[in-house]
Amino acid sequence: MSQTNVYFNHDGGVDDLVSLFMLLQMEQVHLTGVSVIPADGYLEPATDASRKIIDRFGRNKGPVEVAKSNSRGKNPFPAAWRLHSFYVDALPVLNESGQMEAPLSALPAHQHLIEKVRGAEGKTLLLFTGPLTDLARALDEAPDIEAKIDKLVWMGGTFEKGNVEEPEHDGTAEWNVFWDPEAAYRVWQSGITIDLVALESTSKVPLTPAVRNRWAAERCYEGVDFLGNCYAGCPPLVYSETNSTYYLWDVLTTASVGRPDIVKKKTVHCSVIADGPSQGRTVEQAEGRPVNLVYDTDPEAFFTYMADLAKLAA
Ligand code: AGV
Ligand code: CA
Repeated sequence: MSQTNVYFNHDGGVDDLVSLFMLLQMEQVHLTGVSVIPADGYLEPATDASRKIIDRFGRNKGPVEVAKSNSRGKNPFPAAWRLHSFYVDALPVLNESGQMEAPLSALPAHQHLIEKVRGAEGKTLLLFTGPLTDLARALDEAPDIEAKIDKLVWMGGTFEKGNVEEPEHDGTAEWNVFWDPEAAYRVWQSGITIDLVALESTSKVPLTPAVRNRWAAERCYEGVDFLGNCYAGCPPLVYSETNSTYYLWDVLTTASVGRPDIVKKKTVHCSVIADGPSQGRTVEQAEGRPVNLVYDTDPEAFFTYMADLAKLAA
């Protein structure tokens, strides 16, 4: 089977780490590298958890290198959310061997990305499930890589209600844009094709008690048990949405790489607001750049695909 080169940059949330686990099970993916930015997680546990997930669940992917980002954002995530990275890193299934074997790169994430894109045979698909800071820096340092990027698949943005509830903000932004609005603005100026997995589609896949029960019922599969354990630390949607309700944002984004048929896309012309009370807002504009907005999904097909992939993990 022919494989697609994929480089993955994530920010250490539960769904970021589960996304890594899912990517490792996709036969058609050649994972050229992973990097971690300390946005919705802390750098050390998110990096260690990534290496342990590669060790434990990525045995048929060959050595995959992990790099740490030295990027810092403008608007920090709430610490309560970031603490999830310690929880995943401490799961016993990831600590059985007491060792970390996946190599840690000496390069900072943005330079690691440059190295892996330049070194790949053919083009690379970039999968980003956190802010775009490392990509913006990579493009500034090495504009030549743009020609070798197949496309960017990004969990970010919304054209409806945002999920940022912070003082001095008007609530129109999605968090991954808000953390570093200037980085998103910079990437919008590039010619890279962007698939935007926005809140329009991710809001269709909340973590619910029914989803949890489904994983619990199949916990005899080690990979499905891993899903249940990862999400055990996250509040589900029961009565109505709150600021801490958990969706499978990044996992849907990652699944759209392996199974493009489970999402719907349309072209939207838009720009990014970089400053002020709406900073981080993605806004439709006739003269804006085109993106492929992933605005819908089939939740049943998505959750089935997710469990099927997890069953492959051993
Ligand atoms: O805005 C969604 C992004 C995704 O990349 N993250 C979480 C996912 O990893 C930020 C976020 C928004 N609301 C959250 C978030 C919440 N209630 N808990 C944790 N992270
Ligand atoms: Ca994330």
